[in-house]
Amino acid sequence: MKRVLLFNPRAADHKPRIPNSVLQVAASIEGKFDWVIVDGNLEQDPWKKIEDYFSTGKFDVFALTVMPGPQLKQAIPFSKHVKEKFPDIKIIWGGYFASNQGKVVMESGYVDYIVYGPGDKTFPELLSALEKNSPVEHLSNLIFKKENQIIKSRKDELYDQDALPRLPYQKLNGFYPIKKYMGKTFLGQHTIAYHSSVGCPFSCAFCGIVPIYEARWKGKSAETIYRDIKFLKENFGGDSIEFHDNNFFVSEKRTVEFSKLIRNENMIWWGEGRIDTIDKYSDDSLAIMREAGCKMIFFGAETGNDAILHLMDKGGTQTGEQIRRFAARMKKFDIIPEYSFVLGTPAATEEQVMKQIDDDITFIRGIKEINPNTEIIIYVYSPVPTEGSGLFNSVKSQGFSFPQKLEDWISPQWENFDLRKNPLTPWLKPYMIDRIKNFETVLNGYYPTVSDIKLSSFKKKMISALSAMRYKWKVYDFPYEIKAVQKFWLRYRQPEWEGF
Ligand code: B12
Ligand code: SF4
Repeated sequence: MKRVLLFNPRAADHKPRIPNSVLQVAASIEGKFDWVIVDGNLEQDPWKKIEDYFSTGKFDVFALTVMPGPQLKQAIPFSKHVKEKFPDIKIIWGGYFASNQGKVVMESGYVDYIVYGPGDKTFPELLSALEKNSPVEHLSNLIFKKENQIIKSRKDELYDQDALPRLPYQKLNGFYPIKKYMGKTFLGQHTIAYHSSVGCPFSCAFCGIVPIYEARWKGKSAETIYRDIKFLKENFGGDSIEFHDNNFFVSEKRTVEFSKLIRNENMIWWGEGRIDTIDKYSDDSLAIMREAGCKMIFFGAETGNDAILHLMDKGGTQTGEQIRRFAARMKKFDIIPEYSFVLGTPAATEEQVMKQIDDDITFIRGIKEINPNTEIIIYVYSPVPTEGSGLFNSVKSQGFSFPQKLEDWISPQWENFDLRKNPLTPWLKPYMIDRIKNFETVLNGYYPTVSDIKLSSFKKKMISALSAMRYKWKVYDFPYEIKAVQKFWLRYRQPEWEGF
């Protein structure tokens, strides 16, 4: 085996984060196979870099991580060019898009293998098989072609996370200085992106995690997380942490143990959790988390409507009443709840769709009254590209369909999920999307987000004053003056564009 080129296609225009997906894949082959990393987030012209590497003739694998959205804009054309120009190079895709859309990826004809789900065991095994030219049928977590048939092999149990090799941070630092990945956020000057668990024990109908992990979750121990964070703090100056887990707070015991270990390190941290899980935490646990630096937690509140919550099949026990109560509880412990809502869910009639949007707006206003510090993120309902999820069949029957060809995923229609110009969800009319977007503008104007580090407190006060009358009198239409200030003066940060 020659060398492996690991590629992280561009996902972020600014604030590049430690590329944990390719780094963990690199860890799985470290010491066994030689590898290099090209990070699309930090390269002006990543194709040139890739072409230069491949032109040396010293490589025989191109391995990419691919999540839905902008990463496809490099993953698709680059894979195609590599196949055309360097036909001997094997192309391997992994990550959430590749795992959930295996059929369309394999039918493209230019991807040789997909490692679906965790790649820690399959990737090195696949490379060994390719090296020896031996069969791959017996490998788990693999999608491949045999006699023109697409075969999906069996799924492994989740691996013991503490037994996985440590991430090769020092080696990454040789390709790209790690400091570049630890930019300033509202949490601190040098924020670490860390991933401490895989999967999620729940099975929400709309979620892309579910078909892969099937309601399983496994985490690193508190000691392992602490060891890694301390390493990044001492060697690269990290002072704060974004936990990138789908659900960091599954185990109260682990959260408390980690809090006890980290509390003297002066680190501020953030993670994603569930309201009904953390609502079961004791007051003592919440107090120690805050003391240990837990400043904000992201929650999928989704809606205040219990019937829709039920339809979303979120599992657990979340209700509208609980969402409200919990906002008050978080206030008591000075932890900012970051609630995300999904507006514009399908309903039987146009009137019902609109009524639900207005009900959710009223609900969100109520949350802000209970705890004004609550951060609100609003998404327009857009089906998550997950074949096989519970909601997939329901939206399909409403006339929605996913692209049938891999290239179509980067067509202008799909590129930005541009619902306003090109409604992909037939039940959502442009005036409904206007209502959602205009309310969001007025809300964000009246309550500027704490996570925008570019916004001075003077500017926050100015924009809040500008939006006050509209918010008070619920006049949301045509909020051009707020938009103008946000766009040209404050360059307002829209949290949903870059995921966090
Ligand atoms: C960090 C992150 C981002 C970063 C980008 C990171 C980067 N690469 O530069 C940012 C914030 C930009 C981002 C954006 C988006 N993201 Co994102 N993101 C994540 C997050 C939180 C962590 C990814 C990560 O580092 N995981 C850690 C690694 C170790 O795990 P892993 O990726 O699963 O990798 C393992 C396996 O998948 C596999 N594997 C992965 N890649 C490869 C490659 C090869 C070759 C092999 C062999 C194996 C392999 O092996 C790895 C080790 O076991 C995940 C959620 C999550 N917890 O994973 C969401 C997630 C991947 N994102 C998601 C989405 C939808 C998006 C967006 C498209 C939409 C949005 N609003 O969030 C946007 C796109 C917008 C944009 N501008 O790009 C979804 C995908 C869901 C789906 N249906 O497929 C996820 C799962 C979040 C979620 N819960 O919904 N994201
Ligand atoms: S709780 Fe979050 S990560 Fe878990 S299945 Fe539901 S949406 Fe997905």
